[in-house]
Amino acid sequence: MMKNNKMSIIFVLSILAILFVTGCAQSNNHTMDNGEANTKLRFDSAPEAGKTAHFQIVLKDKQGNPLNLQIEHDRFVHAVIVSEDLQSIAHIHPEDFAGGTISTEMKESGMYPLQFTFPKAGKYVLAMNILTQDGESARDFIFEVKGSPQMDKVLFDPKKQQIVQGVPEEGGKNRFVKAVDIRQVETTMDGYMATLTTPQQIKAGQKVVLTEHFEKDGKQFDKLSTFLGAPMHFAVVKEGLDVALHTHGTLPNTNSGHGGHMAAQTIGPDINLEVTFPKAGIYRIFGQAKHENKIIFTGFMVEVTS
Ligand SMILES: [Cu+2]
Repeated sequence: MMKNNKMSIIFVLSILAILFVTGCAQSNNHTMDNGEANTKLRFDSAPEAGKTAHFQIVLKDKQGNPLNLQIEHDRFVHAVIVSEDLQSIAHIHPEDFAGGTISTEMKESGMYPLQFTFPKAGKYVLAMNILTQDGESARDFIFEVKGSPQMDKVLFDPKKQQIVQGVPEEGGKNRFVKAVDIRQVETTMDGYMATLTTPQQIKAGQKVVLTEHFEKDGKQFDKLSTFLGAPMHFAVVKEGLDVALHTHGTLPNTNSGHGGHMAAQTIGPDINLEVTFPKAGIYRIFGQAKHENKIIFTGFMVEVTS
């Protein structure tokens, strides 16, 4: 009898452990203030490399009612998509595909459609950010994309740090920034250059300030524009995709990453990223800044120790 009880306890514990592990693998829920949210990522069909995938972010509460979203950083829903090789990033919004607005139908159904062409097969994370009356919430969805070509392994070379590319801002008919392949940057520069200054050692759990410094044609410049209501947008993504933070740059000597108060200020040549890396590992810090009519993507690798 004793033995049986013990066995069943162990059995239950192992089931719980499996559920827990599976839960984490499927979607890494780090909702901050919105414990009642019931969010999902739903694909129309299994996503395949090189083909436009159609999918929806479903934003409902536990009772199945649509969440009442508020605008933050000029959009209702933010989605940052990063590949496991840490080589491609996209930052898209349902508004980008819907003429710049969210329809009543989307609001009432709580379903926000997106589309994206995944450049390679393999694992991706979609980091979603929203704001409701309960505050900001964020959630990561991890999924596989089939087909070919396959992604490469993550290459870590912290010395090769200036990775910059100018792409047209949400240009053309689609009004969204496509996946940027960080490897292509050495050939497309437009004269932009960025460097990242970090503390000598970055420790997990400690808040650090990293600084991006911008130059164009060898000269620093301070005429960056706000991009989606912030001096810069950042995605901080860990190797393995178990951490994906979407955060915003701040101007040195101010505390605000939000647009309202800084319209009159110059932005650049330095922009700070205040961040606490939750765990040790290799991270890529993707950045987006706006200069004239171009979005400059930056990508830096950093190592975080325990
Ligand atoms: Cu966004």
